[in-house]
Amino acid sequence: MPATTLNVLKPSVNNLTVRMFVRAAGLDFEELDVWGKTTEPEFLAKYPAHLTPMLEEEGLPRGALGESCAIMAYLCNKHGLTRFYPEDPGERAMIDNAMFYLVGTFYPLVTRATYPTLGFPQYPGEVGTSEADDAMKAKAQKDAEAALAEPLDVYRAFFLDGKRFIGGDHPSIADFRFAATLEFLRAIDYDLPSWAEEYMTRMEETLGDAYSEPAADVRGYIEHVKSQAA
Ligand SMILES: N[C@@H](CCC(=O)N[C@@H](CS)C(=O)NCC(=O)O)C(=O)O
Repeated sequence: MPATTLNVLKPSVNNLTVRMFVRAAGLDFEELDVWGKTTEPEFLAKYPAHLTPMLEEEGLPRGALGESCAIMAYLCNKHGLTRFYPEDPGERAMIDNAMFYLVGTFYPLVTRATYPTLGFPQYPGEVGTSEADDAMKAKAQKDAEAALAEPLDVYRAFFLDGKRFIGGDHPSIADFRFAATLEFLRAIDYDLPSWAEEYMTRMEETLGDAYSEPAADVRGYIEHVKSQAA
């Protein structure tokens, strides 16, 4: 039995990030689909944040680890995967910068722009969960979509800076996080700039099945949502 268990929700790009990574890194793992189970006592006892991806491994201080970027960094550190997470402090800091900027700034806009369409729960305190009428909720979603362009372009101008990947010639863990996130923008037919389309194609061509196989779950979910709306 593999030493690593990855608890996942398959339609999620937070999960897709790590699902692609463990495949590309060739790690020994088992995947546990916890759809509908994250708020059950068994899961909460392991990880009260009730979020996925969640990694279980013997030797972890609490036996469980959350947050897609923390999981990838941990696995790189543990297995010496410096090709995905460079050791040089400056180079590593740039990968961290790209990941923290994604989780802290870009992804919250992605959720507001796509979650209403995807039918995913939105966050308390925002327009989407308030008593605002449908027109106001639709405006909030459109505002978030419009606001995506600026942080998206930071990836082109700053993190990629003419390179093939954020990691340089090869994908880094920040590339897994970024490419997976862009997949969700298909749900709203977001008009991705050509550099971003080319980047996603480059990622998929470089990673092959490690990308395409788990991405099929996200893409299938998006197609399903679109077919219901049609
Ligand atoms: N910042 C986290 C986000 C994790 C997250 O939001 N996971 C969602 C799926 S997209 C989840 O597991 N939700 C289940 C729940 O809230 O019970 C990461 O990057 O891993």
